[in-house]
Amino acid sequence: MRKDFLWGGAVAAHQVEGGYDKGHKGLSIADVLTAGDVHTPREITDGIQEGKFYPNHEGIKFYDHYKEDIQMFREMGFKCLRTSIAWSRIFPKGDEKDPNEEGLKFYDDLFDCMLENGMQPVITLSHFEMPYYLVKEYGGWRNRKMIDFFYNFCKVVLDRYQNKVKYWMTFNEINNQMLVENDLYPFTNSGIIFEKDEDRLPVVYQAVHYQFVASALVTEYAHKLNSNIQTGCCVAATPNYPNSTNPDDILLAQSEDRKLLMFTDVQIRGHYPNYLLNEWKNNGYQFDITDQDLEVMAKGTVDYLGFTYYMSNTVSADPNVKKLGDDLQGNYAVDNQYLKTTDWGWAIDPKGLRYIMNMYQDRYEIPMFIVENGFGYADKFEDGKIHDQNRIEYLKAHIEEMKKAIEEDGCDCIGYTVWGCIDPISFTTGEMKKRYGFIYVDRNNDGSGSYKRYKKDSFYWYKKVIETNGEEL
Ligand code: P53
Repeated sequence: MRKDFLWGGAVAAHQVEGGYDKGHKGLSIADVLTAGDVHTPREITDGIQEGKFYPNHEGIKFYDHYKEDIQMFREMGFKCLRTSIAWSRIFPKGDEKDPNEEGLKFYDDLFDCMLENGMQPVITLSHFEMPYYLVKEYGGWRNRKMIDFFYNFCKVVLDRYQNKVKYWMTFNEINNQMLVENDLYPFTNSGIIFEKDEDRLPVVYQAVHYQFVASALVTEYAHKLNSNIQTGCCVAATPNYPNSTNPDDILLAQSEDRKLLMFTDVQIRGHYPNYLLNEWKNNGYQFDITDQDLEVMAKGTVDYLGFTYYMSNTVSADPNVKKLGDDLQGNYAVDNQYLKTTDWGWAIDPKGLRYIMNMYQDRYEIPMFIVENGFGYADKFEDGKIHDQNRIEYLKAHIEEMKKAIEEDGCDCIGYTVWGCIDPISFTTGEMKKRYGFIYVDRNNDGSGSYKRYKKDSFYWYKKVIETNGEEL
């Protein structure tokens, strides 16, 4: 393992900060999402409504507690901490000319605190938290104007933090919105609310195109601004396995993989792949794509491939094989008899991490950064102790496979950040009890609790991992 390997943790502004109306922050899309659970989807409400519960409003109060939390990350020896900037703290509505100084000051202090404690900030510019006003007023990323609004926001924060932040990412898990049948993903990625009976896929492709242009513009700007800056893309890397050796399953897995690979193909290679252009042609889709857009996309390619990894997906083309019927896995997903799942139905597959790392290395030959990996579990709190051996096992198995990918296969990987290093609000369900952290936060699903922090067993385990640069697992 390289000596400068970036061990650390990851969170996102809206899942931890709370303080949703503090410091003149505007409402973000995360502020109109209610709480659900493994069986109940989160509701997207029309603004904030009386009597509904919005778990992100309080988060885990990182906004007020971050100094204490960063001390604990330091104790584990974090080399970096990934978080995001809440766009609506900087531009409360999103279309203003001038930024909100109070919001900028908050991130100045936060990044200083990280640096003083020996960890570099790794920053996502948009992690499911665009200003809600842009959704209501402009239709979110349906609208080309988003490119300018996002670009302005990014210019402001890049200018301001260029000497504090080296690693940036533009859009978190930009590929998730391909799950168009589920209302949540197009909303959180792009602020899209579908009309009744609307043909959803082309709407999302158009939004994705605007995001590609915006991401490329920002990347190019960052490169000109400061040659030290590294800008990455970010995808949720869920590889697809064929359920059988039937060539129909093999072809299906390949075409499902393309829904993921199209994003890195564009953001790394700088142009649309032929399979995608052909799909658009065959479907008669016509998009607002200008020659100038294509030039911008060709110039603003990313420096590294950021990806999150939680699970693999197994697909079957056979109508007689029972499908899982879970929106997150798509229409063809089936149970994989070789893999166990978490209590939230996510297939636990450490070898899938090695597999996807190799796929990326072969295809792109640029550095990769594993920016999320983690285990969601309803931890038991007993006398101030949390014995989360199952989380340790999960992380250990994944780190082992990552090391094989690096040391045996030659993958170029610069870092690994564990998702939800301090228990956050779950994104997909809005629950608190789906915990990920090395640090337990005493908050319940309904928002009650002392918000006190406790170290889990995994805290001490991860400290050792970092100390030995991944030798002792
Ligand atoms: P929660 C799908 C597949 C893989 C990762 O999720 C995903 C998703 C959902 O879009 O999301 C990432 O909290 C995301 C985080 C999120 C984390 O996974 O639902 O970047 O914001 O919290 C874990 O268990």
